[in-house]
Formats: sequence, C-alpha cells, structure tokens
Amino acid sequence: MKLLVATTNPGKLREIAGILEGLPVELVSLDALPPIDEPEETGATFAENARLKALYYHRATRLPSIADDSGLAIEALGGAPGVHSARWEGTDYAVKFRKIYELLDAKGARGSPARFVCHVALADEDRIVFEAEGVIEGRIADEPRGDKGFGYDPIFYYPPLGRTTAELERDVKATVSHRGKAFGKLREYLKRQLAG
Ligand code: ITT
Repeated sequence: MKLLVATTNPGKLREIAGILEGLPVELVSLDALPPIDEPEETGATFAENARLKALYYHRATRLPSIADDSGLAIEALGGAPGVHSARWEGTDYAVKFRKIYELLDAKGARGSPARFVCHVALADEDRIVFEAEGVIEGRIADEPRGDKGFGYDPIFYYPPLGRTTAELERDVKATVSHRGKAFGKLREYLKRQLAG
C-alpha cells in the first residue's frame, strides 16, 4: 500500500517517516511526484486545515494521503501564532523568535506557558477516514537553545526533560511530542487496517 505524506515541510517529513517506520506501507513524499500547487490553508482550526490538505492532495494524486496541521500556541499571546505559525512574522526563525520575546517581554511573560498542537488527517476514497490530535505542554525558553528539530523547537522548553525540543534526538522528541502522539494514533489505526 502506498501512502502519500502530504507535507512541504522537510522537518515534519523526517519526523513522520520516523514515527511510521516499520509499517508495511510505502511512504511517498511530494518530492517524488510531479509538482502540485499548495492548497490555501483557509481553515480557522488545525483540524480544518489538516482535513483540507489531506483531501486536496488525495484528490490531486488519488493516493491515500496524510496531512498534518500543527503549530505553537503561546498562552500570554492569546494562543498566537497558532494556525498561522508557519508564516507568522515571516519565515526567518531568528526574526520570529525576536518578535516573540519582544511581545512577551512587553507583558513581563518571557516564560509563558505554551503548547504545540498537531492534527493529522488521512484522506482516502474521497473522504476523511481517520483523524487524531496530539498536544505537548511546555513553556517558552528563556532563550533559544538547541539545533535539532525544526521551526520553533529552540524556544519550546519541555520541563519533564529539562530541555528544549531542539535539544532532543528525533526519536526522543517523538515519544513526547504533539506529532508523536497524533501519528502514534494513526500508526495504531493503520496497523489494525492492514491486519484485517
Ligand atoms: P505543510 O502545510 O506543507 O505540511 P507547513 O510548515 O506550512 O507545511 P503548517 O501549516 O502545519 O505546515 O505549519 C506548521 C508550523 O508550525 C511549522 O512550519 C512550524 O513553524 C510550527 N511547528 C509545527 N510543529 C512543530 C514542531 O514539532 N517543532 C517546531 N515547530 C513546529
């Protein structure tokens, strides 16, 4: 069985491939296909955007397609950047981090509680056949640390391990992360489907 991992984000792709490793499915990435325009992410929630992306790529390729919509929600910023995480204040993470610290410092809330959320959706036969969500709770680090992971990982401090998620090896991050939890449920679903 072929399964399209419908993401344009190489950091996500690496993590997803790691979590689904060992399943009897052939993971196909967008790189392996002729170019497809990206869909507009018009949803107001992670769930809506994940469904929209999964259905869009499924309809474009006819392959069963999984999409993840995810982001960082910072409590002291009212849940921002949230569903806008990828493009909020541009795409240069050094600039994005500076803006976050500036906004948090203005509120005296540098170590604000924060969470990463991941919603995964699987589209097949023209509908969403499975979806799941995962969350990891932490806080904003006093300063960026670590060079693993991707995106906002250097500023997301996870107290139970005393590190930012950019200081965790990929397989360790997967055991605690929003993506690890959401895709862990997808993994169990696929196992059941493939078994019977
Ligand atoms: P696709 O839509 O093509 O999958 P994208 O990066 O645009 O790629 P999203 O719209 O879901 O995906 O935005 C997710 C953003 O949230 C991502 O670009 C990061 O900025 C942030 N993010 C999500 N998960 C993260 C993680 O595990 N570590 C760090 N940042 C993360």
